Amino acid sequence: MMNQKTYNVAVVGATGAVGQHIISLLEERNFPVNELKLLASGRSAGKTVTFKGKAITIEEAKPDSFVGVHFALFSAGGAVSKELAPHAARHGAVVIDNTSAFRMDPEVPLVVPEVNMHAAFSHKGIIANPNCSTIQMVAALKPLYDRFGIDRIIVSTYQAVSGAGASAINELLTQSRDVLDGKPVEPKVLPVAKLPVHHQIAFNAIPQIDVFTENGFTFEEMKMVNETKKILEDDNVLVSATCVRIPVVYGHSEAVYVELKQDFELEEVKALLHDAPGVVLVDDPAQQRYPLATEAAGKLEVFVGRVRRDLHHPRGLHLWIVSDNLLKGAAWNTVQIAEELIKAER
Ligand code: 25A
Ligand code: L14
Repeated sequence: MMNQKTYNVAVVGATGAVGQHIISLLEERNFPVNELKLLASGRSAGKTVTFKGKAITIEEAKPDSFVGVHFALFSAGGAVSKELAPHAARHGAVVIDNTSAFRMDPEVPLVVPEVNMHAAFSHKGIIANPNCSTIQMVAALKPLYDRFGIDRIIVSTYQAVSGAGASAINELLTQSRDVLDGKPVEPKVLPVAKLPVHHQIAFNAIPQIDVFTENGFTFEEMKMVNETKKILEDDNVLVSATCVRIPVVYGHSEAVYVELKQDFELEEVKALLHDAPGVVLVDDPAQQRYPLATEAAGKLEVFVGRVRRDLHHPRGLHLWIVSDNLLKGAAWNTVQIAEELIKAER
């Protein structure tokens, strides 16, 4: 029997890069929305956004905004989530949070539906959406993990500016124009808006995403380490990451080196990737076919190519993994979790 139930949905950070994608996905996928509440900071209150042909007024997000809400989808930064997500959960909403606020909380499931949807069902009101770079990597590696086991992962990322929000997209576009026009650039947002020093992103590569931790790795890099272990439910997987911001607007790319636990045949690896849910294998060097950020942008899947054996390590494998950081990396993974929770209710 079809489930006719509809849900009240709140989007917190509705005016941001991720929030806008969430709203579009709810519409495109015909998510069973009864009432949609669009919440942002006081700056945006009063503006309107169109959803299914109807104008919805943005309201300021407050602790009592969540009365009667079934799903509260948060993407307004960690501080907002820390303050408001517990209120949403207290009012009975299921929170799906896109920030790093609760990801490593042992009480909070950290979920990529293709990898560990089972964890979501034991939530206590809050489910965390992993970091974008982690999501696309574990989605692609999961079938290899299940079949061969993984000893270690060494990853370098090439991350789009949209991960740092709407203001970073604007900074790349404005700066690129200024450089081409021979005007001086005044970086204000990247690598990290709240820090005192900023670097040019146009025609550059910045090896810093998020702030540094004491061990010399950045938080973004440590998120990939810790979140991968939590999602795979395996503390023995060794992960090292270097996260780099490049002048691309949409789509994170990753050069991933994995050492599997067991010997493998390359053809079987490719077959597993080809069959993996949410993953598309694009791997035909003869035709110069491999995943590209420009082709992944706007798509829901994770694209994998350049699949090749290491020259030296007998169980070493190299991959190139690309996905739209605002979709599978954020908005789509969030909406997908909500869809899967609803499916399981039936
Ligand atoms: O802390 P984190 O987790 O590291 O997250 C940091 C940032 O990353 C983005 C998001 O930026 C977030 O702020 N982000 C979060 N999760 C992400 C993910 N998984 C992610 N990016 C990728 N993957 P963003 O710019 O995309 O979105 C910010 C949204 O949050 C709303 N917001 C801010 N403070 C809020 C709040 N909502 C509720 N309560 C608060 N206290 C924000 O709404 C936006 O929707 P807004 O109203 O503040 O901004 C709307 C427009 O206003 C302009 N603007 C932004 N900042 C300023 C500003 N204007 C003047 N002064 C400013 N300081 C912008 O043009 C914006 O469009
Ligand atoms: O942890 O700036 O979800 O590209 C996502 C975007 C961290 C920063 C997170 C970026 C943020 C990242």
